[in-house]
Amino acid sequence: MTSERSVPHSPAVVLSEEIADALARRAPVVALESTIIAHGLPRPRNLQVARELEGIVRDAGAVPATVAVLDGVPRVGLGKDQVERIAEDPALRKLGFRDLAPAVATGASGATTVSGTAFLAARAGIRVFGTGGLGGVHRGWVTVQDESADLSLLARTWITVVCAGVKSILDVPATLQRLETLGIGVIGFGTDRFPGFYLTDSGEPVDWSVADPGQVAAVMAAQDTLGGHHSALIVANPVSPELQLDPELHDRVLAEALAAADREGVSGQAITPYLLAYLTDRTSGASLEANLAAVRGNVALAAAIAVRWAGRSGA
Ligand code: PSU
Ligand code: MN
Repeated sequence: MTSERSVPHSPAVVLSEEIADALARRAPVVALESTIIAHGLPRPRNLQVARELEGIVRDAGAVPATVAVLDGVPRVGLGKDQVERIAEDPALRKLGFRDLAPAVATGASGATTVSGTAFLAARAGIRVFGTGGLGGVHRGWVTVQDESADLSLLARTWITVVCAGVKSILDVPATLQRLETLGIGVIGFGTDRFPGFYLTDSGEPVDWSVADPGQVAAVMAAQDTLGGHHSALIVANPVSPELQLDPELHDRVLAEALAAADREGVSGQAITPYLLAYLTDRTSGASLEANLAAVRGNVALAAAIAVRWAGRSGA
């Protein structure tokens, strides 16, 4: 029987026994982030969602690896008590990639964002990651240069991220431009429109689209056979039109949320959780349901891709 294990080339990173086993067997594994649980969703629903997402991955035949830093230990794959801690501990920090080393050095605990999670998952050898919406370029970039570290980290990380586009609280066209500049591949899943997180369509096109998980695995294999430096592949998977947030309600409440954040001087790491919570509150939970529908779909698709990836010949 194996037990918890450090990653050989990243000894600070600890794999759960289940993840160490799965990776050794080359079984399909899907990374899940913890910021969405700790800071993106209201309690106590967040714990239910954390468990549900792990269940969706298992039902699709893959192993879920939720990622977080607990007491200075970056963990890939959490036990039941650890998932509870992520959902319940109000003191957890929000950790992007650059926060990992200080957290390790000081013994801090925190939930990992897309950048923190993608880095740790890739170090562990996990190739597929499912989440809600990526961070990106914030509106008002001209005055406050707030661009999520998700983008630059993904530009140099070998991972496939399944998401419902980027959060619609952002400047979506500017974020797409940055993804192009950074050389991060974006493919629409079953669509040639870039999804809008809570909305099926952000109003922007995507250049490439694929129809099934096997085609995503083929694109990943092509990245590998091309070689060169590593960068992520973004699989943009829209929420279905029946489950999206009403676009008119979305636009109205988002305008209010942005004005309120501005009035209250919210900035930096706090802005994303502030806007998401504002939308949940002022849409009476409708934005939360759309957010969850998107995340569920993404995690299920990530699992299907991981299964195809693990099953390809020569893996
Ligand atoms: N998507 C969600 N909810 C979230 C986030 C994304 O559905 O809470 C989080 C992710 O962890 C993402 C982070 O990496 O927001 C971006 O934060 P910032 O803009 O501060 O980089
Ligand atoms: Mn930011």
